[in-house]
Amino acid sequence: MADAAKIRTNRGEAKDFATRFHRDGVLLVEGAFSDRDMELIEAAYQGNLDNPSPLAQHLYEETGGTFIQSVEDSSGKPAFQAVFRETPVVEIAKSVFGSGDVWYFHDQLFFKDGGVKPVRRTPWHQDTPYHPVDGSKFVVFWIPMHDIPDESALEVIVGTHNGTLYNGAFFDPEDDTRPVYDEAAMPRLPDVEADRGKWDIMTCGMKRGDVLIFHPSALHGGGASPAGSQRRSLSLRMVGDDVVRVTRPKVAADSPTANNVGDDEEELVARLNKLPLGEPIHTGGLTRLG
Ligand SMILES: O=C(O)CCC(=O)C(=O)O
Repeated sequence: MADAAKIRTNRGEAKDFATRFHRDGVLLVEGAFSDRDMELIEAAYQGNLDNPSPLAQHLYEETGGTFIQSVEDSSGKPAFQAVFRETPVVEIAKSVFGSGDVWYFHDQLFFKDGGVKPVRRTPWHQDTPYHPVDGSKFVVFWIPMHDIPDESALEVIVGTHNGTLYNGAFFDPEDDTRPVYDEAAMPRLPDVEADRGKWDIMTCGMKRGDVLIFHPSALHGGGASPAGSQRRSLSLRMVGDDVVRVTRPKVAADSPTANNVGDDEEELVARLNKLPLGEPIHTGGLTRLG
């Protein structure tokens, strides 16, 4: 396990966020959100969990635990607008980008409920391969609703946002590196779990109010949730002015990721696909947050 001190920070060090983020691809901002901020963020999370997108997925159902993920563009929902207006989410994103404006890409909720059966770990993957977009001012804010022990933490490998862009993960319970695209188009994911010592893995327990910020091209994977435990987290994805339209191969029709987007996100991706290659994606009608 790498030394987490490398990625730990707080809002008092915001002037260094951009340099550190562009170098390491990951930051843990401790105490970023007040109790009131977390009430607003949790209300947004719970609203989406209670009213799931029609295409929300139950992953790995065969293992007996509950693992729900749902991707949406919730920027038009009052609960999310309150988060953007009344919490420092946008201000922190601006510091991380270092310059320019912030636009909303989409959000993704994760709900892991160990109940009587443990929920397996989220396989190592990058988020960028799933969408036709890329650039350096691109963040995921992973916000847990409660304290997270090391064993359930979202782990990120330092510096991988500047390395190889691998194939997407198929989320096949039998093979974590099974690709979603033809391997001739993008290289298969490495089997990180088989050789963890080889990688600069950051494993950080978190407190409610902390935010783990990472570049979506950084390799990341989530710890398992033991029986009897729950893990509730919201990922907010935002972009800056250098995130542009790129191409991606066609997803295999039998891939669960072929339908893992919510209705709103399907519409969003269709809009992005109409942009010329290299065009900043915010011109495709993304919501400007600040
Ligand atoms: O919470 C998890 O286990 C996975 C999170 C993730 O992959 C993401 O936010 O992109």
